[in-house]
Amino acid sequence: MPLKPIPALITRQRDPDNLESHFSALDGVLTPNDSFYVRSHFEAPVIDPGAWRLRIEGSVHRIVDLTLTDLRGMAAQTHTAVLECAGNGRLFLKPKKDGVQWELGAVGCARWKGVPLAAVLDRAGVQPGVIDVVLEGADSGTPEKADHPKAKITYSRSLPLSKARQPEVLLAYEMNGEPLTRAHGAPVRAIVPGWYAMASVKWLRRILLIDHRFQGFWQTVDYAYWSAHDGQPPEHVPISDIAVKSTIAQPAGNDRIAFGAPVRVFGAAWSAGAAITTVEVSVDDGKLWNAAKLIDEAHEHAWQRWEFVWRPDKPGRYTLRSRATDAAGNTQPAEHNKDHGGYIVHHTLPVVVEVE
Ligand SMILES: Nc1nc2c(c(=O)[nH]1)N[C@H]1C(S)=C(S)[C@@H](COP(=O)(O)O)O[C@H]1N2
Ligand SMILES: [Mo]
Repeated sequence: MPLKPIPALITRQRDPDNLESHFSALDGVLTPNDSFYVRSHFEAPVIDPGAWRLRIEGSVHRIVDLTLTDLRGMAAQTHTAVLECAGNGRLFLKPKKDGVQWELGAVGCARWKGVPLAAVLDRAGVQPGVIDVVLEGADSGTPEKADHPKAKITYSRSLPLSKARQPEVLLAYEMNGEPLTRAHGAPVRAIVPGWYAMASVKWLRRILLIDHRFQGFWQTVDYAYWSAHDGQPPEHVPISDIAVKSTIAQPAGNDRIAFGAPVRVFGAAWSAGAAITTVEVSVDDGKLWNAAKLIDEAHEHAWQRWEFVWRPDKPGRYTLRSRATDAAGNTQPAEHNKDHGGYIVHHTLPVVVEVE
């Protein structure tokens, strides 16, 4: 049963549904649920919340099966966090890279309520020697990539035990104060703030603790890249931390702007947990940079909105770019890192406008 069309979103693919937010609609810090991007590899399962069970097994002291009522009865936490698809911005890559051609809007920021994964791990009791915590979704199928297992596979991704224990990692059942919708992983999904969103497994049904690094499809064939080490053989590593990024929401690409009045350049900036310290805007394709003003203070894993008032001195065609720097000293590069293939597109992206 496909999802009903969601008019607020740009359809990149139907069945499975891959729907992009209009980044130009950025307004408040929180992205409304009905305009939050959707990225699914297989058809979204329909799960009866009453019949839903989450099993925690593997290297545990006791196997635990939780109902939704059990989970809702545990101490809840709420975190605001950005979810960004690791392929967000792929449309800008030249030459073109395979995969969904996301432009700016495979990203959003929401308030997630749920139970810390650490609390659920404690219920089961983690045995010594556990390395990875595998999060498994209820959706399954045959991946699109050429090299895939013969049988149908589920969507599964792992976290190292130390990351799984971070207090901000949630098993979430609410998004912006409402129960999760089917598209976003109902009844329960993982939220892994600071990591690209492929780690935030939707439609959770099983958590498996293992004593080795998980080598599943979604972190080896897909969502991984060859790291470049000085003097060492390259290693194929799973994508994890979000790279510092800022994006211009207003004006939008191809906008026509009346000459004379000041132009508000407005957008958002985010990074893997570190606060954004500066955002700069260039109106000459990256030659000169002007300081933008941060609107929001740094807060958990939320993004920070920013603005810059631009007074064009003459009509013409302008290429705008924004560049963020975080408290850890990371700055957006001018070019895409080719080692990252079609992922981690965080260089300063162009927005071309006409002032007339
Ligand atoms: N079970 C499951 N979880 C999943 C996926 C999926 O296909 N199946 N897609 C992942 C990817 S690649 C992204 S970007 C986010 C998207 O979350 P959203 O659809 O709520 O925006 O979910 C992640 N969790
Ligand atoms: Mo993604």
